[in-house]
Amino acid sequence: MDDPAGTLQPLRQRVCAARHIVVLTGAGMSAESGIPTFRDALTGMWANVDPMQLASEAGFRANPARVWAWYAERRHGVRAAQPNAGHRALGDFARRLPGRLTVVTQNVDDLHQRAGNTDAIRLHGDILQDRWLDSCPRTMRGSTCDTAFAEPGDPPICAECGNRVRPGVVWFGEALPLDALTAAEQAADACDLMLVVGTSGAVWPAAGLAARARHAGAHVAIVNPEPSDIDADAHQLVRGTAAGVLPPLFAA
Ligand code: BV8
Repeated sequence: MDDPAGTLQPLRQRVCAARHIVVLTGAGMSAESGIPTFRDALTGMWANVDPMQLASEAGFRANPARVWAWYAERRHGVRAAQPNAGHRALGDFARRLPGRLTVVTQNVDDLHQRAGNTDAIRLHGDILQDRWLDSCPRTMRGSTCDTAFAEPGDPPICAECGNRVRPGVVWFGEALPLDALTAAEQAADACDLMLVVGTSGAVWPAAGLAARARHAGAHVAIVNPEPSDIDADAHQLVRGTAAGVLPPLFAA
């Protein structure tokens, strides 16, 4: 989408004039990199499985191998994916104008970071990282019990205590990392422009950041080919895709 009708021009002018821009992203940001979203009817990962069974501690404890296999498949897809033109537009902007843009992402892939937004705030963790499911006696004794030393398995386990390795993501029912959530809220309070890109706005507390930014006085625009649960929080709805809309908005 190279905006022949100039419909993006007013928003482009806001991008150029803004002191501090927050871009809040969801799975749609990575869709054009080939990473499936969660809720899209055709491609959504959760179209035919219950996310609570796969993305929750209870689901993992009930069937560790099943959940571990689901994450292994998703990790493979993330490693094979490349940042798309939308990721690159944001990364290039951050390099040109340091400090002007804060990316806050719900995504657990590393495409923003690989595109140059190395300080992107990760609300829901990192699918390429592991951590222990429970605290391991060795860790409590102060010795390092790095998951890298776990015995191979589906999932890997601690040879000494049987503790399982789990993906370093935030599951449903788990608190978001306080430092990430606090940084995201402070960015929403301080920005004068928030773009919400590629999220259905279904998952909280991330979904509340758009209303928070609006309440703090920011202009809020949503970039999404479809309606979302938080459209009412926006001043402006741009019906387009991340890779189609972000390059003309953030071009040099
Ligand atoms: C918590 C990591 C409390 C795992 C994920 C109110 C307040 C607080 C909590 C709640 C609340 N109400 C309910 C809750 C509980 C729950 C929740 O929100 N439930 C929902 C389902 C109702 N929230 C939680 O459990 C959170 N924790 O609140 O803890 C607490 C406090 C203290 C102590 C203990 C506990 C934790 C939520 C995090 C869950 N983890 N991910 C993993 O990935 O495996 S969520 C996961 O789903 C993603 O990270 C993402 O956040 C979400 C999916 O949403 P989207 O990214 O929006 O993706 P989706 O597919 O839905 O939509 C894609 C969009 O893209 C669509 O709109 C589509 O049109 C668009 N699109 C498609 N293509 C493109 C595009 N857009 C642009 N361009 C394109 N090309």
